[in-house]
Amino acid sequence: MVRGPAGAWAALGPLLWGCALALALPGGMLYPRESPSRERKSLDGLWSFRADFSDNRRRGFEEQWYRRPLRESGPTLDMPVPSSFNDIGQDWRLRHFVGWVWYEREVTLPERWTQDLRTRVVLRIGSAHSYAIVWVNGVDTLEHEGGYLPFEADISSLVQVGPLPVHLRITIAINNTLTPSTLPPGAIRYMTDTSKYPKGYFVQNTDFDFFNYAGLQRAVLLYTTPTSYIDDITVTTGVQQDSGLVNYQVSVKCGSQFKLEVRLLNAENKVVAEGTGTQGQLKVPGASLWWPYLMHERPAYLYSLEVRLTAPTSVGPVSDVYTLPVGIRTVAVTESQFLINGKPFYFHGVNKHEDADIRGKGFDWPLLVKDFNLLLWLGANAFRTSHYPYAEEVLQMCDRYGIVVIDECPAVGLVLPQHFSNTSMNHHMRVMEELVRRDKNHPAVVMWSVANEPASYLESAGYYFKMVITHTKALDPSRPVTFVTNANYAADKGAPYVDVICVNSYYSWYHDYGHLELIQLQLGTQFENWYKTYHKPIIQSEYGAETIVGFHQDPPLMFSEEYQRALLEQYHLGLDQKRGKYVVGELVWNFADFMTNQSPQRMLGNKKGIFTRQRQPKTAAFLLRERYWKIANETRYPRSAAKSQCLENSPFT
Ligand code: BDP
Repeated sequence: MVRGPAGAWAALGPLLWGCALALALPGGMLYPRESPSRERKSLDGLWSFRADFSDNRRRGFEEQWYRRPLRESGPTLDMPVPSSFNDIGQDWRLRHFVGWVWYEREVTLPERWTQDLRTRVVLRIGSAHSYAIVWVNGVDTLEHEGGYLPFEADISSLVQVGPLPVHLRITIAINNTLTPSTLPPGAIRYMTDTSKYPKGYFVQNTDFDFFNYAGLQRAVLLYTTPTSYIDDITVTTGVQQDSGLVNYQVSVKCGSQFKLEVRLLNAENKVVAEGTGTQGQLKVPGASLWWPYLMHERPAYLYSLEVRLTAPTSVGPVSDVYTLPVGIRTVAVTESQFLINGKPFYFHGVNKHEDADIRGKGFDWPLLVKDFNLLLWLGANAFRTSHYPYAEEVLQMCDRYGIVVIDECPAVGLVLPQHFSNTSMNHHMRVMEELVRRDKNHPAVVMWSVANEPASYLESAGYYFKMVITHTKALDPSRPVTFVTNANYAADKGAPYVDVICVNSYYSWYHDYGHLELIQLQLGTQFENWYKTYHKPIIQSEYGAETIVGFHQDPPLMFSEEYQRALLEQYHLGLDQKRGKYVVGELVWNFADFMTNQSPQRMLGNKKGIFTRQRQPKTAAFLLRERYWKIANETRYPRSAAKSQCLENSPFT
């Protein structure tokens, strides 16, 4: 997060923008929860919106659109938040827009927020893809680089200005331009052949396979804390004989006089351990552990860590209360196993995207709950947040249902030597800092993935990944770190630094098209090569086939539902040869069809979903369901047949 001279900076170029310096992170990023001392005010709903279609995309800055209501600058649209802006309108120019878009919303604050000087008011933006500048009542308040993580600013001094009711005008300018040092990277290409392109014509090139949806795609809100407040909490957990251990560290923002009390409550709201001070260890005899879905008869057990700060201030004592869900569990990796609570864990799950009709990457509760119903129905116990951090509410659901997460940062499409520069590396490390800061307390998150399919065979990638992975381990020594590779095992310069080998392959799809009979041999060779070289557990982190729902061909032909099913079956036979030896997981590509850039290889997006974009099952979904439940019943601890934990009654259960 950096504050800076938006005007000067915006003058740098038509679309390009400066790279934020890698500064130490200034504070915590606790999820804004209500408590006796904290309130929330959602700013979701309709915002005024205007895309800056001027040639240099800088008219908004030149005319200072943030200084007065946006509607006075010209025509505005109604824009729902959260949502991507791309698929909302009927104007194709907006769908493909690259440059600055402007959002604005007015809000009136309750008096108790503006009159009580013991109250601190914070503006929090769940994400803004990809660079954002925020003004409150025309005052430059906040800037942030990176599209998938939250940022916030204390705006108390702007709202506590006198006895009158306070109306706020929040203006957010967002630029979706990607550069070689953003994550993901991209490049603007100006087309100079005037016989083919009009003057100044440009396109944004990217090397990743999903549509670059943009806008305010997650919740925007205001929340309060007291002026002396709990700024951050870090929890790690352990197990000692039959006791659970909860190590906590709390950072507070207040004077030197304060009292900090910590209580751990079980699911029945009974206090099971207590402590005082900013750090300590709570011991829970006979603790209920947090187990993944289907791995245990009582999965996803959550305690609540209630932290209470009391501090004197010049205007009287204040107390702040924050309650954090805590799952007690351990994660460990051996040469050939991934252990959760000391037991071998096998990832049987999916890769996802935040993607749906109309809303694009906009957060949506109905979609999220539907997706979880489908995961539970499928018997999936894990997913990877391919290829960027997902909304915090998604991870909260994972904690509650026991869905294990490989948490991936938005480093996808790092395919050119320039993507491994020092500037990129510094930014990458900063994104990992923001990601770990946000997600460190989720029991569901068991591993960090620092990238997807980088050109890790390049010489510069070795140093790059050594640095990024070492940095991530220093930020969080409690979790393994990986990146997802599709490089040749012998050439991969980053693999020596990972804890688990995550490998993607598309046999009989991108290679030897149509030759399903080769899959088992090629997959076996792949696994053996990686294992003999590194002696680390392996996850098949992607495999799959493009499938148009309703296309049928038997014997199977590419793009038919039968081909997807047959390809998956062949992969499963290959996986079963190594499962229980050193292959510790399989994540199909992809949970659902999703939107991509237009190209002759993509028919209204990527169709490798086992569900359609509207979340209806293809034939392969039933195959995977049978397999995942079978594996779950074989690997369950303690042994007993697993039952679906569907959130609702599904006709399929
Ligand atoms: C993999 C990428 C993923 C793509 C997939 C595909 O990691 O983002 O969508 O290929 O081509 O290589 O379907």
